[in-house]
Amino acid sequence: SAQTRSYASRAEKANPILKKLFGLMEEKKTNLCVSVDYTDPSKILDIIDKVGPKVCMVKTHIDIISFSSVDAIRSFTASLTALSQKHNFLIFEDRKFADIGSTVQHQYRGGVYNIVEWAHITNAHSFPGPGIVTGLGEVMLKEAKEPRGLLLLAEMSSAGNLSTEGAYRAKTLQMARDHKDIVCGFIAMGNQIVTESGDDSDDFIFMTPGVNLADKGDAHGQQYQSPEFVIGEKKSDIIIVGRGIIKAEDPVAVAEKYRAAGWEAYEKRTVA
Ligand code: UP6
Repeated sequence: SAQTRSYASRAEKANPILKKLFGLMEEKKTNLCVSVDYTDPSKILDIIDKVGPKVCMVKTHIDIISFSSVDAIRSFTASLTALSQKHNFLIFEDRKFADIGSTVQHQYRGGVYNIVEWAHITNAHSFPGPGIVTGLGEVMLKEAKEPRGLLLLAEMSSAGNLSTEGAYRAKTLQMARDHKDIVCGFIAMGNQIVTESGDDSDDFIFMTPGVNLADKGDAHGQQYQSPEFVIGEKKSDIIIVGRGIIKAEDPVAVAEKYRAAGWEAYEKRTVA
């Protein structure tokens, strides 16, 4: 499961969204994605402006934010986009789509959130089968004005999750391999889901939630690992950190700690 190539070298033959991502990771020296799970929109924008220089990606749950109106949603996503340009990071809406292709198309482009318009990356469960990938892919490829990327959830960080049952992970991987123009990577605990059955792991990006330096877990089954373990040992590419940063007394200083730890683990494993 050696992942010894640099992000920069993987950028060379990557699709547009991964090219941009690997490039800015190398440039900013960060493999940190912050999960800004506050419910107050101004608090979210405030912390993003402060930690923006330290992260390659900002992860949102747009449907947990307390908006006072649809206009407030528009103005929030416009500000978020402006911050992503100011600090050069990608926006990842952690929507975890999980329905038939036709329904997720509406959820992705419509409703009040219009996710495809502002999120560079979103994700989906593989549970419904390949139709969820082609449904979202059609919107991404035909309607989006800029390159978009989809991550499939191959594994989860929570105790008792069903990804270890039967062929779930292998079938998720097959869906991704069949649609490399749409699926750019995985939410997974490491790169093993790909390396155990092939050598195309460089074609995908691996992002891992459940990262925390201070806690072991929470009251509802969340399980935490260290940046060193996730990047160095499990060969994931990006650490996703929520409460470890956003509940800290000094989120900016703590974000720097996670950035440095993640980057050091990456440099140690990288040969070229
Ligand atoms: N997340 C997980 N585990 C998964 C998939 N997604 O924790 O398997 C998401 C959560 C949350 C973030 O929805 O937004 O990653 C983790 O937050 P935390 O660091 O505060 O636990």
